[in-house]
Amino acid sequence: MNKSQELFEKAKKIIPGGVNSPVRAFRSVGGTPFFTKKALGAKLTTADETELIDYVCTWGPAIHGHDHPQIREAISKALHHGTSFGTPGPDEVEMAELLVDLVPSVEKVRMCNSGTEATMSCIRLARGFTGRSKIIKFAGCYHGHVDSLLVKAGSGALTFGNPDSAGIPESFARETIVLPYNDLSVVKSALSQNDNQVAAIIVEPYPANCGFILPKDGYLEGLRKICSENKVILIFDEVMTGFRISLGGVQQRTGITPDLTAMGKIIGGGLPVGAFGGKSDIMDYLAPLGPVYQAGTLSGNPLAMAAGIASLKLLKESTPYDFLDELGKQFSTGVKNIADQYSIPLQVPQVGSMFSLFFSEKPVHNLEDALASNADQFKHIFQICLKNGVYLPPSAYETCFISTAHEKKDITNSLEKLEKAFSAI
Ligand code: HOZ
Repeated sequence: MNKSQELFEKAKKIIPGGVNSPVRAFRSVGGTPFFTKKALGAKLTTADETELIDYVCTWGPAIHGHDHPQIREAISKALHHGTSFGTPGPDEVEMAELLVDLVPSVEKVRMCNSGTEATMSCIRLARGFTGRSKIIKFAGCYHGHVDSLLVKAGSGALTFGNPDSAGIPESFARETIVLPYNDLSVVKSALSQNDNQVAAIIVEPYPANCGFILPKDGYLEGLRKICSENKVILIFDEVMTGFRISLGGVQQRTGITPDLTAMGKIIGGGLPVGAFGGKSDIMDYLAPLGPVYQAGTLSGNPLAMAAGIASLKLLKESTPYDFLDELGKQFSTGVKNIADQYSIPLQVPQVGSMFSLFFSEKPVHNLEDALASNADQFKHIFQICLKNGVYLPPSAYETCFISTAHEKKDITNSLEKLEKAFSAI
């Protein structure tokens, strides 16, 4: 038994399933998870001293790679001033200014502690603002483990075949209307069947929790139009895409403006942070100005703000998006060529530093298409890559990430390992 396996055995006795978040358990790819001892740049070092090229990037946040010196320095500086104040602090203002400056639709913003808190608060705010209770979400989109959003959810919920979690009262789930992504006609009919009852439509504008899926031409524009016509709040969950697809997220790339935006991951620079923001008239419905309550002892935590500000400033200064896209293309075209060479059907949707591998003949437009892809082939590729020093996400339904610490030679090296894996399918 190696060290990771020993740790996992111990962990299983005292932590449910041995992990603090289900996707870490490797259930859908088989085997047992490795434990990480340290992470630097584009690489993880396991408890057994194995070095892995990391395409998970802590599920998105590590856009600058692990342990970036400027982020480390910002955290250690902040550490000397105390770890939590429970009062407003100057960094919260700087963070809010940055977010308002960078994200096109955000006029006011509130910090919280995770992406889950951000989406949960957006939903409550939309309900409070509109006085309506139903919401629309899309099958395969994952918005954290919020009760009303854990219905036909992606990510870990999907990986374990439980897109509908136990523990959510029927009455809660009834308030959530689940529709297929990329089809505007079903949205129109759901709204006419539930006239004046829908508070919000929440969407990952580029869904990244059932693999990586892109909207069809006109889809996001259509959602925007439908929401405006029906006085429904449009919520973009940009927890994964924010600051990654572009500095201002999908909304900047597409020019489509939601009413509210949920943020997380990159804005914490590796520490636990979430935020949500949007139009002032909606945001002013929050307590203490308005009737919608939302709070948090650690919200705007000074260490997390310092890390997040450093992370955002680095992006602002270096604008690495062309470089990230180059690496993303190197990977996606490289792996596609390998698949073609072995006549293995593969789709690799990619934008910038986000992409996923669908073992499928046809392009993937929604959850149904994603589930029709060959997850066993992904499992096989995952295992061979891992044995050869390349860490892909441990599920066919998660997204791969690249950081600015990755180099072209890392991608070339990874493609060599992938070629080995494809040759053995
Ligand atoms: N939110 C992450 C992206 N699917 C998964 C991280 C987790 O559930 O631990």
